[in-house]
Amino acid sequence: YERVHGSVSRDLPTWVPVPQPAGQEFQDILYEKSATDGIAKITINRPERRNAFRPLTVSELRRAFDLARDDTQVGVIIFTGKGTEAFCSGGDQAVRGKHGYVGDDNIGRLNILDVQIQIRRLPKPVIAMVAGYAVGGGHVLHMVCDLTIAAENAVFGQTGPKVGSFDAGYGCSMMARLVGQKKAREMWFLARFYSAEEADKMGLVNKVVPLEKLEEETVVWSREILRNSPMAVRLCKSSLNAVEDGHAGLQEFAGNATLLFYNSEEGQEGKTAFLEGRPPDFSRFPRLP
Ligand code: S0N
Repeated sequence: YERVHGSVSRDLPTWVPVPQPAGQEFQDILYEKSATDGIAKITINRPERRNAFRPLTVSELRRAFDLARDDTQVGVIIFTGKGTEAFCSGGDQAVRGKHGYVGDDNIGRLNILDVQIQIRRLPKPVIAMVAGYAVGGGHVLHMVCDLTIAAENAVFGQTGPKVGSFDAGYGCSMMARLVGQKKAREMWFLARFYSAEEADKMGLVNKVVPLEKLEEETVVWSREILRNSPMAVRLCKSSLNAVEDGHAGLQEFAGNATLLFYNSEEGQEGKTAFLEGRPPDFSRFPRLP
């Protein structure tokens, strides 16, 4: 297998912070790239709050995911939380107001929903690297990632019904797809916590490793993806989304078809003919079976 496909290094990357414009430095997150691979790492950096997100955290996450999407050197994004106590403990309850989570502008928001969709539609794999708690809205975040690598100390669960909230979007529907209707109802109705081993058995995670091996394993998975065809991986993600996402999934998949078609001679002929002021000649393109 290795003779044909090669092997991947298990060396930990050197993470290089990506500088942000003056005055726009990230406060609640870290955005780094591997010095040697096409891996970006986005880290919620509020360990004193178990990496709970507030509106500022969420707007910074949105910016970082956009940067990773637009960076043609980046092929895989690792999403994680600072420290070993938590991946993310969900919305910051200290700033929860009457209409969502309140930031400096005093407006209540549920803008984490935008991040969920952003991860879902990002045309590159996003891997959740989970140590400690992934609970509440933090649990939904790991579920919307393409893959989850968990440390043995990881703890998973929804807390909403205990703290007077719920995520009836991806939080419920995606969970039912992952673990089935009965288990999803158990997780939401009882709001219990589950160990990494239990999560593994339920199909909530891809792999569980000792805490000290978490980053190494996640990087190996990232490198294995990176050596594969970016377009094939992109279309597989898009297809897996399309089958579940209705019009939005079709629109995403169709965007990929257009991207490929634009690059074809047939697609170029239409544009070239228009710019040259002549009728397009599509006669040389075969009507394939
Ligand atoms: C994570 C837990 C289990 C960790 O327990 P542990 O290790 O004993 O630590 P603590 O001492 O409890 O915590 C350390 C410090 O961190 C603070 N903290 C922890 N979590 C939060 C949080 N979510 N918000 C604010 N602060 C938090 C603690 O207060 C403590 O601070 P100090 O040291 O000052 O005392 C445990 O901490 C825990 O259970 N946390 C709460 C988990 C939770 O209920 N999260 C919120 C669930 N709801 C959401 O996430 C909302 C999601 C959402 O935005 C949404 C989006 C769309 C649609 C619907 C929703 C929706 O509302 O659900």
